[in-house]
Amino acid sequence: MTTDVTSPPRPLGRDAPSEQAGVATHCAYCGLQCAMTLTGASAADLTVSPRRFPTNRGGLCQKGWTSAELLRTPGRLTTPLVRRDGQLAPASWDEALDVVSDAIVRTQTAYGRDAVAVFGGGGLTNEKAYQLGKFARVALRTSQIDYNGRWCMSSAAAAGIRCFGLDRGLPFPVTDIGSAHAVLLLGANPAETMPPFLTHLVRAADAGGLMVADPRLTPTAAKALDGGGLHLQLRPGTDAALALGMLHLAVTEGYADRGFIAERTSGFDDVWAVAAQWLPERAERVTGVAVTTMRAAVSGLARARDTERGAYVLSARGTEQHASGTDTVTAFIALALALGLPGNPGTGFGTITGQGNGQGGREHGQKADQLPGYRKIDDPEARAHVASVWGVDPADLPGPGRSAFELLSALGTDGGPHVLMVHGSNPVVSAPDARVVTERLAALDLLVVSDFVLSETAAVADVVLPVLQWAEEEGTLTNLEGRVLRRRKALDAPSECRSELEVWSELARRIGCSTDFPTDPRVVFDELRRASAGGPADYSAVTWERLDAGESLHWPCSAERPQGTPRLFLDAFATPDGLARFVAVDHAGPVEADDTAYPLVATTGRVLQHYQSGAQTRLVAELAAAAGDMFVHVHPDTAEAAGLADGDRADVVSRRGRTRAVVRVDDDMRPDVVFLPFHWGGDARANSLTHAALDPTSRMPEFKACAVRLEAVA
Ligand SMILES: Nc1nc2c(c(=O)[nH]1)N[C@H]1C(S)=C(S)[C@@H](COP(=O)(O)OP(=O)(O)OC[C@H]3O[C@@H](n4cnc5c(=O)[nH]c(N)nc54)[C@H](O)[C@@H]3O)O[C@H]1N2
Ligand SMILES: Nc1nc2c(c(=O)[nH]1)N[C@H]1C(S)=C(S)[C@@H](COP(=O)(O)OP(=O)(O)OC[C@H]3O[C@@H](n4cnc5c(=O)[nH]c(N)nc54)[C@H](O)[C@@H]3O)O[C@H]1N2
Ligand code: SF4
Ligand SMILES: [Mo]
Repeated sequence: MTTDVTSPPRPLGRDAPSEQAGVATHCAYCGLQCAMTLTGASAADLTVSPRRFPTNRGGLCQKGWTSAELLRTPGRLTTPLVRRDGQLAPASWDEALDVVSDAIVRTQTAYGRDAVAVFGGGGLTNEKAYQLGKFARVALRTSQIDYNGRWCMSSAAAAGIRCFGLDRGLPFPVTDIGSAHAVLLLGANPAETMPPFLTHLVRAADAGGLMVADPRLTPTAAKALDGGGLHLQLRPGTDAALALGMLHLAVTEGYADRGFIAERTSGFDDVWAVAAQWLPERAERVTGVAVTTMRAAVSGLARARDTERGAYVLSARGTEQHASGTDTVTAFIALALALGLPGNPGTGFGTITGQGNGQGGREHGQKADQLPGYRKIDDPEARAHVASVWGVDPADLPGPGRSAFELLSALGTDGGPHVLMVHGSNPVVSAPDARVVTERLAALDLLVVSDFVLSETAAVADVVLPVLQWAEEEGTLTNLEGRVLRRRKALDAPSECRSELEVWSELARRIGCSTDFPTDPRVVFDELRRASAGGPADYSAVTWERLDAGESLHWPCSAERPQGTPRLFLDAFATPDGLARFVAVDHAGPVEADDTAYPLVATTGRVLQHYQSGAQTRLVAELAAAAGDMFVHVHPDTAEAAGLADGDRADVVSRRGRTRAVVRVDDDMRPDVVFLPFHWGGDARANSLTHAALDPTSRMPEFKACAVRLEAVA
């Protein structure tokens, strides 16, 4: 048994640990945070069974089913490693932490506080994400902290804040989507990236109302077509043109909700000034999506809205991971607003958060410009509040630092950081223009990686700290719907592994910081509650006791809203005037033009079996076998033109590097596009090709479009 996505709905909403023997927890991987029960006393005999929960309705994907393999992989790090004579060699914790603390003190004395940097991850629990931000600002007193969520949710977040005044990926429970008859998915492939999510799309698919905008005919798009829905097979990076063309049609064909626009939004006229120029024929020329298809998509959404059958627009990384990602999401929000979808029951706009704690991880201070509770680090009131919780002088808190790629590309330069601590990311594989990032990592005086497996980034570190994973520790995560969940401990870690909370506490002490860094996650969470109180992401009334009793708590959850907020914006948007904002944006398109030397657009993404940089899932034999090797999807004519056939090995070459892959000829590809997954390193690293043109607002790199050619490999 592998993928179970068709379990019938059961009574939902409880997350209490009691109903079965074993430990009730949530999956090790993505933001859907499917519920599971772990049974067994040791890693060797631990088994996974799915558990009833609204997001997964009793289903798990193949990664979830096999997640216990991570706990018993021979690839597990079981002792600290320190580089000596060029080799990573086992060391004691004392030795390893001494190397790190000595380097921190030495480097900050020589170059200043910002010479030590921190890179976090959206897989860290809330407690760790919070504590990492505090460790950076209070112990290291560095401004140089950012995290991999910058490459994930930043454009969606920036657009949400811009238009709604708040960023919670789904401002409604995922189950609301389940009753909708029309769902427009933008650059999202949940059939592979969140298989149990499909249970929430069954009704729309059956009604012929599932619509998927993706350059590829993905399993998700195929599902839409099977039910009589739509596949909008656009050229990569043309989503904003699609949004503006659809907005044009919504208005000219009379689908705009004039009452909603007048009462609940501002700025429509400015947006219309741009959208009026986007005649649908022009949008068709740019995107490759037929006017009839755009018209059918707009009328499908409007019809479902008018008959109260539910209509949602949901975006994911295909639309967002561009140097114009924020504007693109902004344009689709404008479409959704024109149709009157956000802020009403049964309809809405949302973005699908990717990482396990991709939502909570972007709220509590890992971001360069942020303090806990989704506060801004340059806001004097926010600084005063958080400094009082931390027991420090607000003037001692650093200001904003560099964003992820800007941070990594400054490493080892004059004025850039010389020591980097990585917690929960594998940038050697997953960073844009990864060759440059790898060179910068090599230029550091000290690279410290905390992980439980020897990722490609850990392999080039000077110090590797073996930390706890997933089922070995307690904590909370916040899933894609802003619901806070309990992650529970099911077994003891190998004896030499330590919690990151202990690592930060010990390092703070060693570098002479007088602030206490608690190591009990429950104590850390209580502090997080206080630090978040009054901020946009307010967790102050969430307690572990309430979560353990099975209450479902979506933030904001405070004294004013003790039951939490499953649905945001029903009364007002989170802007100062309560109105959602139409923001005028135009189509920009991919930064890198194709030409005769690089005539194809490469886009990148995911396969079902592998998670992210693959550091974890490549160690799970069943997943590695099922996923096969690095491949490139190519249209048959395009393959032929390059002298390639199905199964051949090819080099995909961009202006920055090359990636070796097996050719998979696919009739359903656009001839001008190739697709590569990014789950492998070395020669098979997709990010040797990508480039780091950054979105001006979110600082998101352009993972989803670069110019390439194919070369046959002898
Ligand atoms: N199996 C698996 N599941 C995962 C993950 C994983 O690594 N593996 N990671 C998790 C995380 S962190 C994330 S962020 C989510 C990501 O979840 P998704 O966003 O669903 O995943 P991607 O494959 O990155 O991109 C989705 C689709 O965008 C399409 N696309 C590419 N370029 C464009 C474009 O220019 N426009 C449009 N409209 N579409 C385009 C791709 O063809 C792809 O099918 O998945 C989560 N779940
Ligand atoms: N070309 C291309 N590149 C992409 C993307 C794309 O679509 N295309 N997507 C981007 C996106 S959306 C994302 S989210 C990133 C993700 O890419 P990465 O940031 O590399 O994420 P992971 O592979 O999940 O890396 C997590 C590492 O942290 C470890 N880890 C997991 N949990 C913990 C923990 O609690 N503590 C510590 N210390 N370590 C832990 C894992 O073992 C693994 O080695 O990739 C981005 N890169
Ligand atoms: S969909 Fe995500 S949370 Fe659910 S089992 Fe798969 S990886 Fe885990
Ligand atoms: Mo992500």
